[in-house]
Amino acid sequence: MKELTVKETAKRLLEAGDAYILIHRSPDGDCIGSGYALATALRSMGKRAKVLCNDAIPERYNFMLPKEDTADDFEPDIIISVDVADEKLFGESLLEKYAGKTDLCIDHHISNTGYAKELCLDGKAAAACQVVYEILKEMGTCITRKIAICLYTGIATDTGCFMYDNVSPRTLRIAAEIMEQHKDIPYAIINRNMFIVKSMGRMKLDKILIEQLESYIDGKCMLVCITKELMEKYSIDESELEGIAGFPLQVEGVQVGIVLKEREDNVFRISMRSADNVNVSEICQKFGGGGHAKAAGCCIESTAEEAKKMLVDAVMKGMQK
Ligand SMILES: [Mn+2]
Repeated sequence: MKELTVKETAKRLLEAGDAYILIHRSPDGDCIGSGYALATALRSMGKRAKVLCNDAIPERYNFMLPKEDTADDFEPDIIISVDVADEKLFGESLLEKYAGKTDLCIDHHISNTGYAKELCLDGKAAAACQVVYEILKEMGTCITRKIAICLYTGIATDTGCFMYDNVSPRTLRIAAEIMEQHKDIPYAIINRNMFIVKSMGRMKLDKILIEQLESYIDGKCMLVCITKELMEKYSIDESELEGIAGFPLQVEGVQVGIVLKEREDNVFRISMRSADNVNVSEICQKFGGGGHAKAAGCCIESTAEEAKKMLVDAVMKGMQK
């Protein structure tokens, strides 16, 4: 694996031909934004570019997608991944085809495993979209309205609407540059749709989640476990679960919030969030996962009770550091 600077990455992309752009499973605003911003930029240069994802893009992000997206396959000259810290996060269908084949990865996760041949990593960037913005500027790409919408949304969603401590002066300057260039984008409406508006189903789910909250370590660790049984009982749709990782952390006094989602029988996907000092990336790495210091994830195969115990134990150790 070779690390590239923004400048070198820009050069690499200018020289490359048609591209496949891979984003992570359970796609979020940042990977969708960085993937489509890059694809749109490459297309404007006459290259073919296609964004590939293991899962369908949730409807609420439809406004970011190009109106006519390429459906046709082609032989890519370069395979790029954006916002994907670990190959495992491609999800099964992409992993099957592209494991070990990523030529260039553009990312902002300090935990990036270095699976790509070349890596442009800025661990201080708030979002992959922030890195893509720098690269596009370096390439001399015109930040069109469509690209601006993608980049703004990616940065807004990965920073909790400019609230998390990954926000730097640079993050705000990029957002400001985008806003200056495109005064007609409805930023407040995007923010509202990304952060305030919930479906009625989700509203009802929040009520169920409140009832399911479990408190550990004198209320410093709050956990919610969403089993398949619970999903079926309340007919909860998978799409309603988006963004619930921060839910337990809303409770006063909680330092670490954990959400367990049962994917298959006794297979749990874990999201962990930290309010302040505890490094949840380190904790999740113990279970083969990773992420950021304040937002990380992993997967555990065991019963719910065992998974909870292992996680709470690991959090307790993490708090003593
Ligand atoms: Mn991201």
